[in-house]
Amino acid sequence: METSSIDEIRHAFDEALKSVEHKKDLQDLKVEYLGKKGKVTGLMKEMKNLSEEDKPVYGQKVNEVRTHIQGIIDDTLEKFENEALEAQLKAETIDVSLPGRRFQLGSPHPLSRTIEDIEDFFIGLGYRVAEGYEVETDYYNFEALNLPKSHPARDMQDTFYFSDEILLRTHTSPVQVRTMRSEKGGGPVKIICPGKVYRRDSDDATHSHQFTQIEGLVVDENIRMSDLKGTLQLFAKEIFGPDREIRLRPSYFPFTEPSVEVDISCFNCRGAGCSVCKDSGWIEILGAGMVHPNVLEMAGFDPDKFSGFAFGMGPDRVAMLKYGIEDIRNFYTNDIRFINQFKPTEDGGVHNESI
Ligand code: FA5
Repeated sequence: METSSIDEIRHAFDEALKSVEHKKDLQDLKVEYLGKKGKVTGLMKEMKNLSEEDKPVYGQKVNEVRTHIQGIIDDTLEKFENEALEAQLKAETIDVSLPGRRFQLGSPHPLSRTIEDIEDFFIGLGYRVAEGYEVETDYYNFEALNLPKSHPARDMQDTFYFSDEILLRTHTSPVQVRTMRSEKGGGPVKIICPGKVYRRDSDDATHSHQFTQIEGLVVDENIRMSDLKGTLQLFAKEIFGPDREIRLRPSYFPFTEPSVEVDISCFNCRGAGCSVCKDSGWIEILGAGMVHPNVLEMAGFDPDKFSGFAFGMGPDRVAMLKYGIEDIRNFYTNDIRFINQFKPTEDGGVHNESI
């Protein structure tokens, strides 16, 4: 083999190098010349056909070409890598003079605040917080509360059914029954139960198909209606202010006897009558009564020995009254502008507290 073909290969490589633009092109070129089946490797294989005399000169020339090509490939590769690194550093440059992103201070949802305030008040009176199930059985939601299958009062609390027996609870009252049952007929029981409830009510300013309730239940010997009234009076003053009054109106719930609706003096007109309270001076906040003997009995308590009172309030309505919120749907539409109005103040209050 002639050394001129070695020069040709060197020349061809130098020419091909001119069109190398990317690292990949360079790698292909390396394979083409220095790879196992590459052109320079091919030159080396020719050695065996040469005379002993020609071998050293030829070998030296091939080595020079190989060193030349290898050197250029290494340098070009380093150049590509440096360029890539520089481009990356440029792209990732941090402008330390840019203003930072502000962290917004969050605030508890007004409904959560109200529930916590109510819980704190009752815990202070020695109540325990009990939990129930949002998916309930027909038995606990209705039957064990003195509402048998065909009872007309079921219409007041139509709900969403999974099957004939499984439903979304319409109130937190099933927790009364579950708690009394777990006590196995021995008192005293003193619980509140906050939680979500569901009804097939049409949504409007004061009704939602999903809302919250807080149930309260006290069962012991000699529990009287006056205990219920005293507890609710204290509650109203604690949550709404010391000058607030309550009144009890006769009502009907199948699971309490007697039953009452509890009104609070209007926060807006202080009892004089205005559009908020529909000129009555009072606003309804909860239902309550003395636990019906049938309910005590079904839950395993002896109604001749034990008596109790229960109440069920809607914290949504309590929060609306407390903060002057006109539409219950504001609680559930997650408008951050609405929630931001309830940032806590340094003294632990809330910015737009209306009372
Ligand atoms: C009950 O749910 C009874 N379980 C309460 C009770 C418990 C009475 C224990 C006696 C003893 P009522 O349906 O009135 O009662 O609901 C209680 C409160 O839930 C209402 O005063 C109101 O504040 C709230 N509420 C009722 N329906 C809705 C609704 N669709 N949207 C928002 N709040 C509601």
